[in-house]
Amino acid sequence: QTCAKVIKCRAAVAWGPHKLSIEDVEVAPPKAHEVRVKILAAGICRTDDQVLEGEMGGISYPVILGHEGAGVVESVGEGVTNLKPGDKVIPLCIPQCGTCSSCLHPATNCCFKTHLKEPQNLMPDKTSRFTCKGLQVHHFLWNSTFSEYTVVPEDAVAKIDAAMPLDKACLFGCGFSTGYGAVVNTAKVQPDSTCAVFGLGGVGLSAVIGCKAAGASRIIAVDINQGKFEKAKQFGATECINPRDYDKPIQEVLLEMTGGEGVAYSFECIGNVDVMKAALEACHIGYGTSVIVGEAPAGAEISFSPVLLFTGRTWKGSIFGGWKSKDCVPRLVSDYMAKKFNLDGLVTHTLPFDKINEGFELLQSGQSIRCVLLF
Ligand code: PAD
Ligand code: ZN
Ligand code: ZN
Repeated sequence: QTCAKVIKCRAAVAWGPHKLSIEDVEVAPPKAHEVRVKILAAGICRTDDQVLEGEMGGISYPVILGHEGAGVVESVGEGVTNLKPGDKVIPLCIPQCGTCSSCLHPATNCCFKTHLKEPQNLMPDKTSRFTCKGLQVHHFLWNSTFSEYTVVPEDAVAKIDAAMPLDKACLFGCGFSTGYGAVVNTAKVQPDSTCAVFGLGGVGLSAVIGCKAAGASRIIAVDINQGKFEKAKQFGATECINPRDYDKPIQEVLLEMTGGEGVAYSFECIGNVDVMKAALEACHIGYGTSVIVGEAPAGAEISFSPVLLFTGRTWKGSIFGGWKSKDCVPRLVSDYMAKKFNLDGLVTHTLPFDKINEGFELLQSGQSIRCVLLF
């Protein structure tokens, strides 16, 4: 019985940029309104890589990364009534506290408890549940799924269908929910419309899945790595283009492909400010909507012609697909179980947890869409 005791287990500790190693760590029991989760599967998202590359601000080392995991509840702290040991759960990188002004507003999921408003590098009481070699180790987005055990606040964990396979469930923790939600939730893509998706990683391909589910008639997939095109077509892309095959800007190519009109919806799933601007410029005058999904490097800015918006285009952003996480993730999992969409093809690689560095290399080299680590 591990309940209420410190658990010794393995975790991937990032000691600084480019310094990730598997270590023995101690995981303290959950305090009030916290849950300790045994992680069984974890995907590697570009955001984790951006931290390891030193591109994300506000990170405190050492830290246990990972925010796309799934597992089972090991024990719960005082006051947790809706979860019990053995429940299948997904930690949520965007919490839903249910009481802040964002949570109470129907149109947003930007809960005030997220890293957008306060750092999530420690638990809400400003202490850590992790130690390694006598040192305090930081949390990441209150998730830290690259650990055999992690502790998360109850506002940052969703209970899911007990029949859901965890090696796919983890993708609902970030990549799939983000890309799919940007389309069906943030943009609300209409049937028979023309869409363009920039960047065909786990997030962009999930956006392609969303466009297909929404009934888009044309789904133009854009990537500089044509190795991604076959998957994009499997998920529903009707055309795939590589900006490097043209001697003019990609927005001009898209305008030509649409008879000079532009697309009704575009999605930037890369994190490149130049592409964000191109995605807006590729939109239809008057009603085109462009959604920023990719995370630009800390401090990046964009300059653009206001005429683009003056003439009726809409520019939006979408974090975690706009889903109110605790309410919506269990429903998304049920939709998957009901076969409303299939995301299995997003998992191109699985590796044992201790090969996590190999998993990052697969992402960096553009070989993997999602590499899922199995514990
Ligand atoms: P990924 O690296 O797997 O995919 C990015 C894709 O973009 C790759 O296939 C690249 O080849 C392609 N690419 C790079 N540059 C260009 C270019 N100039 N033109 C066209 N294609 C290009 O990443 P991912 O899918 O895991 O994540 C994508 C972004 O989304 C990344 O910035 C990540 O931080 C962000 C993200 N946002 C949220 C959110 O809540 N908004 C959540 C998760 C990830
Ligand atoms: Zn992510
Ligand atoms: Zn909230």
